[in-house]
Amino acid sequence: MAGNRTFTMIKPDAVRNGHIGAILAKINEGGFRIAAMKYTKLSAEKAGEFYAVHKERPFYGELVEFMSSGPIVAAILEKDNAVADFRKLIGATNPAEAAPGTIRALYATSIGENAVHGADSDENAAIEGNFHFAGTEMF
Ligand code: FUP
Repeated sequence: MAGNRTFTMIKPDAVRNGHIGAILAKINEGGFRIAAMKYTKLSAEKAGEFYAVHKERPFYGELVEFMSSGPIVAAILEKDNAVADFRKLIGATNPAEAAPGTIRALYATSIGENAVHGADSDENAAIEGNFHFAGTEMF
């Protein structure tokens, strides 16, 4: 039976640092099925749209610049309790506070360049998945 879905991005820092394979291995080991995946790059406009919820925050400009600075891997992941379990797998936003063994503890460099994104609710997972993928690209 299909589980819940979450949405993730392997961010430009992790791609630049050669961590795509290691992060995908952690995702596999975590028991997630890949329902959709693409290697792509966000324009500044698209990154701004994706993070529009943070528009008023002081780090918004840097966040948009960083997220459009290089290619990313976008994916929809499936598993029971996907959103919460994936956030546990990636660890806290700030890698200095991320639990040992989590993806951010292992591969993030700073709070701004923190290796991966994980949706924070079922509703946002669906919105973010639909932002990146057409229905014909989800399996
Ligand atoms: P998370 O849900 O863990 O990705 O964290 P947030 O939604 O709070 O933040 C989204 C992104 O904004 C983070 F991944 C990185 C960036 N950010 C900063 O650059 N500085 C901050 O103080 C907080 C977030």
